[in-house]
Amino acid sequence: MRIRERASRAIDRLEPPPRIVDWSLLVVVLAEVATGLVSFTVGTPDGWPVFWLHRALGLAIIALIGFKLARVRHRLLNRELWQRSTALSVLTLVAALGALSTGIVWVFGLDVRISYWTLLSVHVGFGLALVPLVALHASTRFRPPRRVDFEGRRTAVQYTVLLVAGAVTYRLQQGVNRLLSTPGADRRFTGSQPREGEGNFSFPVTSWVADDPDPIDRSEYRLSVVGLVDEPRAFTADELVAGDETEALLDCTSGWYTVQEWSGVRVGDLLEAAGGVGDGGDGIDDEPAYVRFVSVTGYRWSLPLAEAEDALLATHVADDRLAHGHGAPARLVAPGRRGFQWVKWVTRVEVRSERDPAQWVVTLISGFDD
Ligand SMILES: Nc1nc2c(c(=O)[nH]1)N[C@H]1C(S)=C(S)[C@@H](COP(=O)(O)O)O[C@H]1N2
Ligand SMILES: [Mo]
Repeated sequence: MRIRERASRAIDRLEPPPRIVDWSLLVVVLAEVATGLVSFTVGTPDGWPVFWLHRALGLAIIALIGFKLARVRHRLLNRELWQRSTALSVLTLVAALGALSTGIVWVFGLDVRISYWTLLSVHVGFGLALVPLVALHASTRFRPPRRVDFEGRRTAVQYTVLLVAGAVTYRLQQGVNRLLSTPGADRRFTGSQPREGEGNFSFPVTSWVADDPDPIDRSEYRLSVVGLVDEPRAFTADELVAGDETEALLDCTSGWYTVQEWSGVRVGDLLEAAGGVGDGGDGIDDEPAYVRFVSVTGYRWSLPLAEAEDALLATHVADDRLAHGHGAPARLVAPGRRGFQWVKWVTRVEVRSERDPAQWVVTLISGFDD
């Protein structure tokens, strides 16, 4: 048998039933969005499976789209078969190919900037656009899956093969990166690329979405340390003496990371200077459990108490005063957390008993009100 025939037979054997292909595309795209979003919260290497799942599923999508296109090709290419929903289908395909191609190019380490956006941010944009597109697309062509489609071990095997093939392909790609020393070889397990050098000008000034306050006047700056501490008080910029130093890695979800020497005040010491954690003096039995860091813009994040105590409120990077863009006079340095949690321009540190679920929304909308 000729190689081509064999290959096409093998592919036929791998192809799940059409309806299953359609439904899996929906499910896998949603799983990609979910793993992509979850990956944004992972900053320590033990979270690697989220990234691997995202990559393997992404590669499986290529196969699924291939099966699907082979089936519907004639409907796309023949004008007479176009329907109202065809435009939506094409748009969905474009977004999917956009997400896939930007993801693939990123893995090779190319960093083409599209104005302010890194390629990884564009990838995220395509991914998010896919949610409504895929949902609408599925609803215009809704056909419930049939029982018979799920029967047989064959489909399960097909999916296992697709997923494993995806993971193996990614693994091989890593080898290619190393062999050709592409810039992609230096990426962290999160996919982020290094920014080398020390100090204020060696790494980008980045906002999560739209935060962009005016520079803070040092002489007017006050940091209030409040909440469940025994002697709530405010500190001036000069009182935040840079004493503690720590080397920490800042990994931004837009796809870069940097290792810097940060110095400032250990948050635990700051809380001590405000009388130490307590009941806040109101006599109500609130258990101190979280520390919330609030920016002058309202942007905020909170960390569990023990983690917060070991974090740093940095005033300096590589022995220079922080530049405004990096959060002067003081910014949070939270090792092991992703960049968006490293609140800049901190004006309030607040010990609380509760988590702050609203922080998710606030980080997204902060900066849009001015
Ligand atoms: N107040 C505030 N702090 C913020 C942000 C923001 O938008 N507002 N962006 C975060 C994000 S997404 C990152 S990656 C880091 C970037 O820090 P840098 O600008 O010093 O590189 O700051 C974080 N701190
Ligand atoms: Mo970021």
